[in-house]
Amino acid sequence: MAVAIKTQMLPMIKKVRNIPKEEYYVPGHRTCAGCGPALQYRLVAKAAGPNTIFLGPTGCMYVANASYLCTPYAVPWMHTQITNGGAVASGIEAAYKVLIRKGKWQGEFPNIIVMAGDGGSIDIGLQAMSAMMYRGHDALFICYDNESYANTGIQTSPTTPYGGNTTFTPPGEMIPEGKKLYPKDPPQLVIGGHPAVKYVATASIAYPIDLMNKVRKALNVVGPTFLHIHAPCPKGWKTDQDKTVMLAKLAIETGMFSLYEWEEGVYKFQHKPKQYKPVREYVKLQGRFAHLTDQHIANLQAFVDTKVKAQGVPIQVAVATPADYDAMDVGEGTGLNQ
Ligand SMILES: Cc1ncc(C[n+]2csc(CCOP(=O)(O)OP(=O)(O)O)c2C)c(N)n1
Ligand code: SF4
Ligand SMILES: [Mg+2]
Repeated sequence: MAVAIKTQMLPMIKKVRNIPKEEYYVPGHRTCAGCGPALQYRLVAKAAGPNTIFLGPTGCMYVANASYLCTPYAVPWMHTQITNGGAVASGIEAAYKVLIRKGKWQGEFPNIIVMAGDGGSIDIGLQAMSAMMYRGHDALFICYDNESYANTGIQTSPTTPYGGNTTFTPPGEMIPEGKKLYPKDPPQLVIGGHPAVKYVATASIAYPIDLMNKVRKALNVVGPTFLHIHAPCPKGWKTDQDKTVMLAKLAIETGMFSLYEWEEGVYKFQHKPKQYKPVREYVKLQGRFAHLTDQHIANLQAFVDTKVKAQGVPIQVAVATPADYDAMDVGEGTGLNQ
């Protein structure tokens, strides 16, 4: 028997004064001052409202938020393994459907939101996330992207930009740029391989109304949806804590991050600059890029130029292979310095 599972339609927010005053991500956490992921959590929770269940794969938004008997979540929240946010969301969604079918749950179907880091979504959490998307569960998967495995000491992740200095990609004599690889493209990974997905979008803490409306749009869709939210991390990026929102905006102004929606095959772009600023302006403010030479910055600029010309299209860039590392004599076949 088919189950009618959606009973709510969250309205779009037109102006700042229409933003709900209620908070569902409240004070009492231990994230760093100026933490971008904490700010995006607050905005997502505001947009989603009280009828929400958050699932938190291991990462800063679990570990730094939750200590014994104290969390900032004013709605139901559950920790999941870093690998299995998508699987737990699938199980909760399926359980609600069963309860509704059996007449044991008369309330509204909840917003089920996985709040996963870049590691917990498109790297170590990829399998479960992809399976949730593929099977068509009615849940929203958010990748909050601070561009590293931050919680365990700022290790490189697949979204760390080219040239990023992390604890696993320290610049040195052999590999002066730090990280050699160009990043994975989270929304394109989801769009490209999951026929059940109808809505995918990118968002940024620099544009809170756009972010909250994308959360609401995603939650109004029946079926799996995905948001990629850019969220600077002062600790990992080695930036001043009061520059978080400014940096998020500069990422869009330079083309390092782009805002778009993909709805059943149709792209719409938001806050697309008429003229992009040079990536150097973004890079020079961040300690993680302090070692980059002019050539490295030119490489990054060339990558961004290609990307912004073909937004919404996975791009081809030359990436280093294990053979290249062998040629550099950093250890045969090590695959080091990813
Ligand atoms: C299977 C497994 N491997 C490694 C870890 C250690 N670990 C805990 S949090 C974390 C970092 C997660 O990075 P991300 O998902 O990007 O979230 P962030 O910490 O950046 O917010 C890692 C590697 C773990 N908990 N489980
Ligand atoms: S390390 Fe980064 S993501 Fe983690 S709490 Fe600090 S600022 Fe936030
Ligand atoms: Mg991360």
